Amino acid sequence: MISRRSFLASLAAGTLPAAAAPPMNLVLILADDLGGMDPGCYGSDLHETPNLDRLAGQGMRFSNACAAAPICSPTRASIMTGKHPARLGMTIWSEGAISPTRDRRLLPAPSVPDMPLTEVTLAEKLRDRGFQSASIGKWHLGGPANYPEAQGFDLNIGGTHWGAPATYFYPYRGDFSSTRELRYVPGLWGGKPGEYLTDRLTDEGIRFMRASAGKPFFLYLAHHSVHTPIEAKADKIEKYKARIRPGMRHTNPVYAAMLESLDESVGRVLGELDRLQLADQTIVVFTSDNGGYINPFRGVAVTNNAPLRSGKGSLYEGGIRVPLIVRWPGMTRPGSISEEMVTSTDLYSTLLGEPASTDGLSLQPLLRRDRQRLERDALCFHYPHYYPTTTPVSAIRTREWKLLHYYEDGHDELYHLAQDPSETKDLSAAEPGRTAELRRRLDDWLKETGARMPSPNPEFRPPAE
Ligand SMILES: [Ca+2]
Repeated sequence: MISRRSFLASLAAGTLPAAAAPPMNLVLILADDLGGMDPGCYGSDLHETPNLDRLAGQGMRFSNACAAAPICSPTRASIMTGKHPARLGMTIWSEGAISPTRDRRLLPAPSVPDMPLTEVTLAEKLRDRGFQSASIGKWHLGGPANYPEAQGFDLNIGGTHWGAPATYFYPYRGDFSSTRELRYVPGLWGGKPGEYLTDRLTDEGIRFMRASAGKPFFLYLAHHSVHTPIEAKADKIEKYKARIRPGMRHTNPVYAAMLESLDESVGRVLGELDRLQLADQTIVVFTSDNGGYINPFRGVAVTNNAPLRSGKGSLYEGGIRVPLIVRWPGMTRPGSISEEMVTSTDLYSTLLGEPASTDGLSLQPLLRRDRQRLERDALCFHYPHYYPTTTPVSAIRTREWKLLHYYEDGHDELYHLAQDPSETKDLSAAEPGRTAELRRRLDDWLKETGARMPSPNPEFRPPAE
């Protein structure tokens, strides 16, 4: 028999005792490459996301959420482990770790391509609590020996070492990008021509929830959308084409249509929770693994993170700021907004009801609105690799300030984020004391996490002038 007092104490701690109430199910919907300014509730002037907007209206929306990394696999690993990618030694996506850049001024830091089996994942922790878990969609955390089945999930549909599908249309196979590598999405047989990947992964997620009803479940619905290839359903593309006007921030009708399908997936999942009468005992989290992709795809810019600077790959805000919405029945107040700086690494302890993980803090005090701030005044980032938007870089970000340290020439940049959210005015020369202090804190953090560093490339020859 559990006393009322200990029941209330456990409620306050966010860990419902099994004897008093069934555990909360967990649905974590992870978008791929969705920018922090892309959804309607984050201010897009083109994209329509009524279901995400509704989810935000029912829970808490974070206006200052950062992915742990500006690219795919490392952020995904941070969600699964509660550890920073720098500590895991996973700082670039799997394929990038296997085939590092060798033609640039620096050799990128070595990076682990597979999330180690020794890590205790979110799914393994929940399995120990009696949850059934499914990973549906993108995995991208290593080769077959490190697939979801080896990391605590009972079911894996579609998860491979690949970071993107060849196509979003059934049968989801073909040559991928310029590498011409044959790719496919396993486990999705029996579809019809015209079937769209986002819809199909949603079907599979709903099937899993129905089969699990009555037992606690964890659905990790990791959509490929809105990663390249930018492909969407024709009727939706036409709708957005007719709406684009000169001067709009978002102007890619195919991307807008992809996002609408992703939003419909969220709506279908929420609708199914209602039908199963599980909405009151299911936590729903929606986020993305990195900032929006601003480079062209088939000659057209994919998205625009304005007013944030740059995009995927970069440690400027456009590369790391992501949407984050949490609906936690009994905890979040409908329509609440948190402006606190939070990161994907925080989800592990938050969802497990633990105060902290190795590198993350529980967001429960924010979700419950007991506090507006976490006991942490800085987040650090480490991307010792190249991308079309960046050269190797690390960064430290406080609520007001941000310092970026670039490794090619060793220069620092300092921005007053509170006054200059677009990172336009480098204040490092004007504020040498603050620059040195933040640099020292960043260096201490890099040492403490054992972050691996880029090194000079002896074979590099600068291009002729
Ligand atoms: Ca991504």
